[in-house]
Amino acid sequence: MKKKVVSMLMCAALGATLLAGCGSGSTDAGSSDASATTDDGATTDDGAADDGATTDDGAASGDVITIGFAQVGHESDWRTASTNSCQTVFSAENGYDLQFVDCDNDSAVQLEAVRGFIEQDVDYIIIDPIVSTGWDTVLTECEDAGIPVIVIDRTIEDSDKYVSWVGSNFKTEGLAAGEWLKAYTEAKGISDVNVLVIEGSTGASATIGRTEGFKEIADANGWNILDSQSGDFTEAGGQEVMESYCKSYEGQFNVVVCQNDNEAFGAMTAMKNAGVSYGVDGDVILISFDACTAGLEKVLSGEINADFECNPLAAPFVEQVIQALQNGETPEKEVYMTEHWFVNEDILSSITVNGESQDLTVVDQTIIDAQY
Ligand code: GYE
Repeated sequence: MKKKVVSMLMCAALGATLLAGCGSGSTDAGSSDASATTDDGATTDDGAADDGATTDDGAASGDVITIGFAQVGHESDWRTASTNSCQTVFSAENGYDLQFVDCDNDSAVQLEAVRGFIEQDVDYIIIDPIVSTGWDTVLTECEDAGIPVIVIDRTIEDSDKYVSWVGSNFKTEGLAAGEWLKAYTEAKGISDVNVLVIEGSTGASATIGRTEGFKEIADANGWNILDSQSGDFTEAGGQEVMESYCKSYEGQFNVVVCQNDNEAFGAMTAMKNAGVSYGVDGDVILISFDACTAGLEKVLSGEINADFECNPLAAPFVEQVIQALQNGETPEKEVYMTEHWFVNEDILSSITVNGESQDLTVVDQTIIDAQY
């Protein structure tokens, strides 16, 4: 009974969002929408989602809501914050039974985890997709089983069979890093820009978006991207790639872009060992993404010049999506997290990204203490 109701609600939700023409990435990162629900007439107009049906549902009667969460892995500080956010919000005290699977960055394991959740007949499935493709078959299986899927963080590009996505605009993050570097090098009178990029995991939408966004600005300004290799979003990966860069490009680079903080920590170790100075007092400008606590500490110390936040605290917004479905409402198809751009030096107050002026925040201890 419950499953049938959820299935009908999901169909109504999908119908409404498809009718609304959602599903393709918009580029207004930063315009977070804290209220994940809209009162879309399509749901209430749908005969299937009649009022009687929703009162049979678990939440309304105080039943535990079962959620399966197929998490990417445990590769970074960001990931730990994301996992903590979900485990805190979807706790037993809050009325949830969270089945958590750490997929250890293995796509096959992630597909298996989702199929396991279908077998367990959970009420909702949350997926943080390791890679952005290869999803349509398993999402069709979720749909056939009547289990709504909520995607968080990274995006799915080859299927629209999920109710909502909550996450960040990675291309905008990459654009912001590029715009900051343009303004910063101009302010410092640096005209020759030679960049080494340490990418995140191959095939992850976070990697694809950050790479594309930064490259767009690099190309527009004639910067030289010497190399761009994956460090798999890990500290060990960042160190390994940077060690090889230090040998291959000795004396040729003055900017290193790491696509997350942990890679930046590894790159710092490699540069230190190779006798390359970096950060605000060094020869190499170091840019990072995520801006978790440990990353911001390195911005405050001046070792990282600028850190572009990616907000991992999606779970409260996911809960709003679930509550909307429980109430027979149509959740928004896309919910963007609010993010900030952090710097060490107080020499630029804002940058223009996508034609919009965005503030730069100079890191201090208060900001670090409030960060995840
Ligand atoms: O930047 C990185 C993590 O998908 C946005 O994954 C996320 C990325 C994040 O491993 O630290």
